[in-house]
Amino acid sequence: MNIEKIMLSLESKHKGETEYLQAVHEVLSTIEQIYKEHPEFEKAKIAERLVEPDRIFTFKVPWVDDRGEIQINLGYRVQFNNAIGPYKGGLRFHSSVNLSILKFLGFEQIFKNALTTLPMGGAKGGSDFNPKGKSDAEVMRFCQAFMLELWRYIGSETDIPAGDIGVGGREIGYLYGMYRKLARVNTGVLTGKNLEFGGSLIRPEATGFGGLYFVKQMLETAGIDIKGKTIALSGFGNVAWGAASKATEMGAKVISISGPDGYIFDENGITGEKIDYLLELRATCNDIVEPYAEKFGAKFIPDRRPWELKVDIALPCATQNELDEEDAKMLVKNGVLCVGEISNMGCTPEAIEHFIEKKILYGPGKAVNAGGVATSGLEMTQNAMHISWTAEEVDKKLHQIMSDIHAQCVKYGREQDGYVNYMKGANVAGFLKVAKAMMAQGVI
Ligand code: 2IT
Repeated sequence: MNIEKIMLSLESKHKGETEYLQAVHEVLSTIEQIYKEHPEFEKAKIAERLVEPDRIFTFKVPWVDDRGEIQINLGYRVQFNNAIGPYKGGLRFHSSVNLSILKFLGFEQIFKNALTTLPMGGAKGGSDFNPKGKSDAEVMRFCQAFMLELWRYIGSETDIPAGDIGVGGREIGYLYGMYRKLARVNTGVLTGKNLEFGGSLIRPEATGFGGLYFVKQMLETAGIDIKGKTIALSGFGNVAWGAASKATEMGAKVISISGPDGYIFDENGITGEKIDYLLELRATCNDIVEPYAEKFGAKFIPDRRPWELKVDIALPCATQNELDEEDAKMLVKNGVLCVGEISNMGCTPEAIEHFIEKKILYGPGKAVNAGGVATSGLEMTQNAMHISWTAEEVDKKLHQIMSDIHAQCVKYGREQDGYVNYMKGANVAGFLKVAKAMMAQGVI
């Protein structure tokens, strides 16, 4: 495989799509060896075929705000690859959303979904709609207008969207209501639904729970107990909430959360009602964490990120490239033991390189945060069977899936000196499954 040639060709076709190119480069540079071992991949141009999405839908989303003014946003769905199962992946509503971001997320989703052991292909979608400061009625009208276009491209056996940044239970409810009305079916086309209409127990917590199950296993392979360890978390949404709950339950101490306005340092630990308060913060739609400091007497550090704290474990839970080389160096200098990306592509390539060079336990998002989409897969199964599993049943399955992902990473990522390169392990394991499926199905 000639990575340089593939990258040059991609760069010329998709100029300036930096996140997308970054995600592709990371995967290609870690599968070189396995590619050499399978000459049939080269002949079938698996890499060249895999890096381009199957198709992209772009549409206009006009809607009317509370003042009666017309707003126009852009909507997208990127159907990346469905070799192993129907397209599956979240919707992101955020002002930063563009095709580069959705293509990177869709590409990551292919391998993440393959790792879950469930039959799901990769997709992503969303809009540059900014939920910050919007009323409930505005969010509803936007979601309805968005679905008015999206519904033709999705289906419970073809493409199953879910939430991501800016899309939680409320948004999924409005989107689902409109889909149901337009398609006249009620077969669970979205995941992350409320329990009353086909949602799964544990889905809201799943990304954070799964992330902690994975991190605990990473630490265990190195003979380290998570109990008593300090954790820096970024973000304050659904994912950070689930991660903080499970980390606390495991006996670790979470000392930070963060938002676009800065970070909170709570040296007493973010526990109990303080964790639940994160949900309240999100519901205000103001996208700030400062009120936490006032409410609980913690420190608020404006315009900075929590990676400058001295902690044992760092868990990015916010967004892509939120932890850079400088942050990585600071964490390593302060003795960090483990970094687990619960956000998608939370670390920059330079930061990852530094962690791996220093033999720090580093878990990539497509493995660490796969518990979210895995539980979406379990929601799809329950919908298809017309049953609901108990929280214990779902949690047990989630735990098993995270263990299986961890085992795959170790199998393909263990180096001669015993260090596990989880990035390589996750990429190789995910890639192999998809590549073999593509090989078996011919050139399509
Ligand atoms: O990044 C992700 O895996 C998600 N936002 C969840 C996707 C899903 O289909 O549940």
